[in-house]
Amino acid sequence: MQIKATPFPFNLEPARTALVIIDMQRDFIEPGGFGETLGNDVSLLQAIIPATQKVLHAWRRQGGLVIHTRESHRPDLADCPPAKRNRGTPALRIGDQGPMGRILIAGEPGNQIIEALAPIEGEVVIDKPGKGAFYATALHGELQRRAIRSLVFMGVTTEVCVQTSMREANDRGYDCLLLEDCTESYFPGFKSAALEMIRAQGAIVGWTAPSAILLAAME
Ligand code: C5J
Repeated sequence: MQIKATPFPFNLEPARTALVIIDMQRDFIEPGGFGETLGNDVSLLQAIIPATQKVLHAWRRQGGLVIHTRESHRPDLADCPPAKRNRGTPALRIGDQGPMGRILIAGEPGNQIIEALAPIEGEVVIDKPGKGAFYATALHGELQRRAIRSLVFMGVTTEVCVQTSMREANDRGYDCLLLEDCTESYFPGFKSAALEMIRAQGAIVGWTAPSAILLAAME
């Protein structure tokens, strides 16, 4: 199927395409997690939940592959370099005890994907120690094993983990489409700049489109 995207139509072959949902975890979306400890207003990110859920449900109905990622570290922090842990002046650092458990640590309540988008059986969950979903993870192998060629992205935050993951995917040969109303940033200006950067120069990183266009094409 052809999706009316920017800067030009995106060819989507459902059997060769995965839906990739980046870091829709409590640590970024709910109060008391990593996002808030950095001084951000997490309610901005909550606004994309309904649109994101609608696409996820439609994708599931069509039997498409769904990948969820979580920014997540080992409890001993062996995969969290000091350069990451010591960056900035957050109220709580990665690994510190917060109201939803240890910040960004695998298995803690705050590290789980929010209830509305919780993974179901058969979906792939990738724990990633970096901003990009391909760095130090099995994601590329999981996609190659299933002959996936294209990725549809949703999730947070647009200019950090989503854009980084799209750039990594693009370099590995995947065509990437980002759903504009299913991604968000704590900084609205950064979101719009990231969308522009991604689709500039003839889709140098990928394409963007509103989710309604994809949903209409899937009907
Ligand atoms: C950040 C992310 N912003 N998931 N992580 O640190 O974008």
